[in-house]
Amino acid sequence: MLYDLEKIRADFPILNREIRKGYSLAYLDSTATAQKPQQVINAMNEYYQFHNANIHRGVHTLAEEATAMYEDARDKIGRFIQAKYAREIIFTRNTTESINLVAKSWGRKFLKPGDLIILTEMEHHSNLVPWQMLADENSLRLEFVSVNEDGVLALEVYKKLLDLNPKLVAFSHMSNVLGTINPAKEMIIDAHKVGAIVLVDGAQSVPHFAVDVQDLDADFYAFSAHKMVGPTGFGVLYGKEAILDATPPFIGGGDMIKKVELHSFKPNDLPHKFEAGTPAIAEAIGTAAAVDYLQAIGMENIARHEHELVHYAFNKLSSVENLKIFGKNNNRGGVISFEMANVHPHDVAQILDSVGVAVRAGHHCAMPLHEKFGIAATTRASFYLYNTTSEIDRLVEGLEIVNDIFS
Ligand code: C6P
Repeated sequence: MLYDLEKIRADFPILNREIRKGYSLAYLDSTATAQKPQQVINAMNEYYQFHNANIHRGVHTLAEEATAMYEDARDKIGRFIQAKYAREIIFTRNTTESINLVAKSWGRKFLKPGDLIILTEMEHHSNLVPWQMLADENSLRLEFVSVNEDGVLALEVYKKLLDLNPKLVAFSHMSNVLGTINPAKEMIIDAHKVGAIVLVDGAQSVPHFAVDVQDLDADFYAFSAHKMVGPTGFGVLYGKEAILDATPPFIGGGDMIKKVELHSFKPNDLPHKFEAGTPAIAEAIGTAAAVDYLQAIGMENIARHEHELVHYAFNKLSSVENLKIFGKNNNRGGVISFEMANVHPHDVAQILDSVGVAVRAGHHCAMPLHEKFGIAATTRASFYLYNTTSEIDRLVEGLEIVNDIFS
């Protein structure tokens, strides 16, 4: 046992819910959003109860306390992903906003008509649509690294696309549908050889394994707090200092300026240049508590636990009739998407819900990937630090019920 699973589970009040009469909750949807431990909930409550004030503005005690807590959160989150400087950590609302910030601010300034962006077929809509919007606006070209039958990127295609001298490469570190962990470090080395800037979508990686942005040498790295046992409405954009310095502000307003005149403004220094308006202060503090929580368990232990769960789930699911898994590669995180022959994924999810098992059904915001596999939707089970093998047994029992109903 890597850690005391029962003790961990006791930290998450929601896991004790009887979700359906006679059925406790088996939460297998952490890829959508993770559950929150009491420690995170307490940190946010405590902030509101004892320290609530606006930041970077007041000189009174509460304002100073709130500012210190907010900036301590930045330090902690920066260290968590091994950023060189805290000022390279920009607080946003989520991964989606982080990527949009890069597209709208960096992209508008540095990408010129005819420039090429390389993406992959396994991207979440958050790492597709902002680039499509920018491509429409600035007449850019988009090319895509294909995904093979095993759910792995075709790296030979990637290398060929790099020969076309892209200005930007953007890809997810881990797929939210296939669970595939992409070889980010190698991909970044190759992209840098042709002078491209690289953005990594870390929505599914940062919560699940140790990420070192300096070792990866990523230029931009985006992630969301809510998938790493932290609050919703809070995300991070990491960017290398020199690149962020050269990037114009995203949203205009208070706090992002040094000086304002009637016809002009001078932007603030990093990171405040990108944080206009009153930010999500309690959420920053909650995210710092989430980082403390994950680090106390150890990211290596969490990754190994999920690896064991996914291995167990693969074995168990192989005995379920009429079930096909998408993406059967080994270098993967705790996500399994599958289809049941002739049963709509929403029916599968509803039957599972009737026995307390929460999974997601649909296209998981990755329509092009589903289209590639010739399907409209899948059912997805995903695992996190608090999941158990007996919850996977319950998933399998639920799927047997699906088979009984539809056979
Ligand atoms: N995927 C899922 O159920 P936001 O919504 O901004 O926090 O994260 C967007 C996002 C970006 N990239 C990847 C790889 C993701 O998985 C997600 C979110 C959730 O798969 C909600 S759609």
